[in-house]
Amino acid sequence: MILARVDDQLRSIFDGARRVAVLTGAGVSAESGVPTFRGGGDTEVWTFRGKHITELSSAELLATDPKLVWEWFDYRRGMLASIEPNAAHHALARWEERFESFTLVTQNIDDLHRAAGSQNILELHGNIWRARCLRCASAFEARDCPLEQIPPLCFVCGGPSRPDVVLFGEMLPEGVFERAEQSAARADLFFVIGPSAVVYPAAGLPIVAKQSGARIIEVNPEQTDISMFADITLLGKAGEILPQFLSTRG
Ligand code: BV8
Ligand code: ZN
Repeated sequence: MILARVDDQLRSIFDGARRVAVLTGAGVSAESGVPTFRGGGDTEVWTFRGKHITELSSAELLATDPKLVWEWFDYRRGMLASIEPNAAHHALARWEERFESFTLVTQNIDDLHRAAGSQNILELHGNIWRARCLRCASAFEARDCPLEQIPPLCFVCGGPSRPDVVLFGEMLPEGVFERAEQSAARADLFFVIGPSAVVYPAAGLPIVAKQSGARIIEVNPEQTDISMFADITLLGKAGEILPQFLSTRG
C-alpha cells in the first residue's frame, strides 16, 4: 500500500508495536543538506574529482592511493562539520524510549543520529569522525577539520591510520551486522528510511525482518527495490513524515 501521509490506521499500528527496528540510509540526512549517493527525491549527489563512490570508497583504492581516499573523506568531513540533524533524526531519537525494544541501524557514517540524541545505534558502515590505526588497529576520534595531516597518526603507536569506515569489498565490523540481523528478526515493526536498498549486506535486513513476520514500513520520496516487500510505502520526505507518527500523541 502506498500512502502520502501517516493516517490513523498506521498510527495505531505504530502505537501497538512493541519491538521496533529502523534501517536508515543517505535519504534520512538529505534534509540536513547532506548529498546522497544515487540521488532520488531531487537530492544533490556527492561528486569528487569525477569518481563514483564505489571507486573512491573502495578497499582497492585504499591499497593503491590512501592519500586520495583520505582527501575524499576530508572533503566530506568539511561538508559535514557545519551540518545539523533534521526533524527525521530528532523524531527517531524521540521514538527510542517509546517501545519495549528499539534498535536504530544506519548505513550512514555522518554521526547525525548520535548528534540528535539517539543512543542505541548500530553503525554498519563506520563513522567519518573516527580513524583506525593500520599498525595496532586502535580506533580513535579524529575531529580536526580539515585534517592537520594526512594520514592522521595513531595516538597509541604513532602509526599511519585509515578512515574507520567500511569500504566496498570490506567486511562489516565484527558483530555489528549480526546484532542488526537479530534486531530485524525480533522486530514486529521494521522501518526502512532512505536507503535505495542496493548496497549489501545492509539491503538484506528488511528481508530478514519480513521473513520473521515483521510489518515493513518504507519512507522514501521514491519507490525502491524494497517497495515490493513493504506493507506500507510512505512516499515523501522523512523529515516531513516521521514527526507525524507522534503528532497526535502530543
Ligand atoms: C561486503 C561507507 C563482503 C563509506 C559504504 C551482493 C550483491 C551485489 C553486490 C554485493 C553483494 N554483496 C556484496 C556486494 C558488494 C558491495 C555492494 O553492495 N555493492 C553495491 C554497489 C551493489 N558490498 C560491499 O562491498 C560490502 N562489503 O559485502 O563484504 C565481501 C567482501 C569482499 C567481496 C564480496 C563481499 C560493504 C558495503 C559498504 C560500503 N560502504 N559506506 C562511505 O560512506 O563512503 S556504503 C555507502 O553507500 C553508504 O554508507 C550507503 O550505505 C550507500 C549509499 O546508499 P544509500 O544510503 O542507500 O543512499 P542512496 O544515495 O543510494 O539512496 C538514497 C535514497 O534516499 C534514495 O532512495 C532516495 O530516494 C532517498 N531519499 C532522498 N531524499 C529523502 C530520501 N528518503 C527519505 N527522505 C528524504 N528526504
Ligand atoms: Zn596504532
